[in-house]
Amino acid sequence: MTSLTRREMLAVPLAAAACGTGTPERRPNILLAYTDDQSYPHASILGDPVVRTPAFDRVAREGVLFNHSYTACPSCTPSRSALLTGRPIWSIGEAGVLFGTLPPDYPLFPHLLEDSGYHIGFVGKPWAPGDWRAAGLARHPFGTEYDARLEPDPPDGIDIRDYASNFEDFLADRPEGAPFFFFFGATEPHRDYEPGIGARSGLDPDQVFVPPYLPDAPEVRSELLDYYYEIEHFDRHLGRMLDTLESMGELDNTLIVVTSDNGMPFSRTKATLYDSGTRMPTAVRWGGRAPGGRTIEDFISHTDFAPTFLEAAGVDPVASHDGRSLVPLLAGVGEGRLDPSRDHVVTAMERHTWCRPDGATYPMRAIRTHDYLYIRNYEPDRWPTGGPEFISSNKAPHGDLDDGPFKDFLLLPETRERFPREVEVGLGKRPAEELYDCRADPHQMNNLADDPELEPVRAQLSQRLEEILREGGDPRMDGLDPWQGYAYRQVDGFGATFNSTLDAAEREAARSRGKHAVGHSKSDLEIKNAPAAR
Ligand SMILES: [Ca+2]
Repeated sequence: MTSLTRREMLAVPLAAAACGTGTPERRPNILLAYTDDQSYPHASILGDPVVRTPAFDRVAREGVLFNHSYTACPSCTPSRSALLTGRPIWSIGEAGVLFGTLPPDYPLFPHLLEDSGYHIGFVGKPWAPGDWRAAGLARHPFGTEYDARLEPDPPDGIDIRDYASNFEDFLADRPEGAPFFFFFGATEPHRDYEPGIGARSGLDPDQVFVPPYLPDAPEVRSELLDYYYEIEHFDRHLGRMLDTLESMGELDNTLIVVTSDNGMPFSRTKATLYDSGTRMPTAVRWGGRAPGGRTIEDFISHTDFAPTFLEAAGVDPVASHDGRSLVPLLAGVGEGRLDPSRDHVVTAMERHTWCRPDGATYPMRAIRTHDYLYIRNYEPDRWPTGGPEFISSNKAPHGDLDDGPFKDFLLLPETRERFPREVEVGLGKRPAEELYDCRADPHQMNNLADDPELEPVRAQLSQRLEEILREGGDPRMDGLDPWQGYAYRQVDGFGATFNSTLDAAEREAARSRGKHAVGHSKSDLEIKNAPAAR
């Protein structure tokens, strides 16, 4: 695209893009639809041969597909913290770890929207897991929970809450004339899965693309189908929400963002800084304000959504935001690579589960460009997954790898014999520096950090990453590790035994409980809805 076109694109004012009537513009509604643990490219429009995602595809077709969209951190809670604050995890204290808290120092975009007159609420998994109140925050990060409507008889692993019907209840409560912000936080496709449900639903194991870092075995193919089944469950509810908005005449005045918090729950995926952990399927639809049918290759971070929503709502920008509004990209007509400053993204990870002695972290930072991924592992002597010996808060070794049949399979001695490389890249230690040529090696399997021919690239990316982190005030750049000392604020399940905010008797009592629940199963909800617990 020419520079003139780009200038024009960036210059399109919001109101002019919406209408030319001179009448006051209605503020847009915002629907943020968020899966839990879905990797790129697991949507049909992204080319996956098996999973069927007509609703995601519709949003992408009628809106903008962001092909290089990255979470700030591949772990549920810190990913959501970065989303809410518009800041990277190294700059938000205890919000930067799993089972942390949300210090009230940084404004959360849903609160700013509410303060400006938005009706806000959510269904499903919000900012979690953690204790959002512990540092003094007074309001729930996503507003009022809507959870009264239930699925009649969901399979194991599928959330009991009927997301789309709860969205209708939320809409029914909307004050006359108020715009809304709704967070649809699915608990799918997070584990657990009902074993074999994907194949039973008609998905074909022979068509599955098994990435080279996973063992290509029938057990794994079947479980990938179970993961796809859960993505499809989310997509059906998204489709119902789109239909509801359309029937109300609100679809085109709603800014709809569909994405995920982190990558799939297999090995070398979630809780890593490879694309499998951080690159997110992302589509955005906004009626006439985001001319549709476009694919944008610029890098965007989930820290960009908070300033985007504020700008769309006409709320003053927040000085502490690190992310940048996507409104200029949405409002234009360009495709491909548009803004030269969006030529990279930085991601980070400190502590996921409590899976190393004394709560030791596995600190990583990475910079991704269109050509390369460079990862810095600051403690290469530690096990990335927690290792084979330490029993983690998940009641198992290798705690940063979610429990389930896949993990059981990966840990079998015969799996290591049959798939030595896949097991090693999934569970083994990693060097201090990793460099991948993303064009030749899209699954980031061949570390070229020691390749003499690429030494200038390694040095340049290493320096650029460090400059960004120093400029952003990352304590890690000064050799500091505040993260290891943060409480692991888990009160349910075995992980509570590590929780330094509990006394010894409570910790001992927690020892017998199971691992913490992810979604609301039928039995969880019965407990939750018991009169004493309400
Ligand atoms: Ca997640």
